[in-house]
Amino acid sequence: MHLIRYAERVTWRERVGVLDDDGVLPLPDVSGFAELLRRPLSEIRSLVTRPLVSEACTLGDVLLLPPVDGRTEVWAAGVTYERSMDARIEETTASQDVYARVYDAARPELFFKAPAWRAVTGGEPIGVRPDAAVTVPEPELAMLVTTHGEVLGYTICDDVSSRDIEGANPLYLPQAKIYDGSCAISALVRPAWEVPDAQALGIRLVVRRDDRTLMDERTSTARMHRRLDDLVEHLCRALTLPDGAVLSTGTGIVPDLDFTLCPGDVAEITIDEIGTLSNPAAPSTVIDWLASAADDPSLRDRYR
Ligand code: DO4
Ligand code: MG
Repeated sequence: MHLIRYAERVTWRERVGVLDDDGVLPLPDVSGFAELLRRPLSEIRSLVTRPLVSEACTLGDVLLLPPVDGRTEVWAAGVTYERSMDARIEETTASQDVYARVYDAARPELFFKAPAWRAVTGGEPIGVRPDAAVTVPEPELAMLVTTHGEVLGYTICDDVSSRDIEGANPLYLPQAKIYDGSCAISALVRPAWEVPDAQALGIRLVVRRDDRTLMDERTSTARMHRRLDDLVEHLCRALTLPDGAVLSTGTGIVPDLDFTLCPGDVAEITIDEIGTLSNPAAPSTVIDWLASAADDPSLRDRYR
């Protein structure tokens, strides 16, 4: 079973529901994920057990939306896998030691990734900055964290990044990480109580160009150098999250330095127990509709 946020196709009313073998079933009295994330986990669990069966519909009747809205913030952790540390040391022309030091430090690297309205979901374009020479998808397990610091569920985040911009100087990190189309989040959220061990999930990244497979790599969250609960604890230490947060947990797959994502490529991320997130790449300059789509979800149909 997955938790989803969606818009009904005829009325474009936004709802939150569950997706299971019976189709799409809305939850009573919840119109957005922000509203859900304000509740304690025990309350959400009991809500999920009594969806409105009388209002069930099929996936074809709805438009799936990113599982973030309102004041929900998207944050991400960095250098949580050895592969990520090695890749940063290789790409940087400025200061290699910051990456080795943060990999072993008690305090993790956490950075702001996106406000809710800037996130795209499956089928929507991810962006390639016009001033970046090396753009990569970063396949990451992401947690939905409630206002109370509890993990509601798991999803997939593509932390799309401009490697050469970050490599030139770590102070350029926000420009390498935050731009139009740089944050894709799967619409499917697997409730935490259905995932017995989130630190043992296989992750696969496939990138296709036309009919060629450019890369096909796998890792596992078992290779993560941090505990998920420790990442959540650090995020919540000095930060109120009025509508909760998505916390992406870092990448364990980084392409070789001669690889760059180009408009038209498709990046597909699969995580065991969660699902698949697939996005075509496009110039970031054409992904200028996200703010309007936050007010009118029907617009999103045009860009899929
Ligand atoms: O240190 C830069 C960010 C690294 C990152 O995004 C990752 O490891 O996933
Ligand atoms: Mg990342």
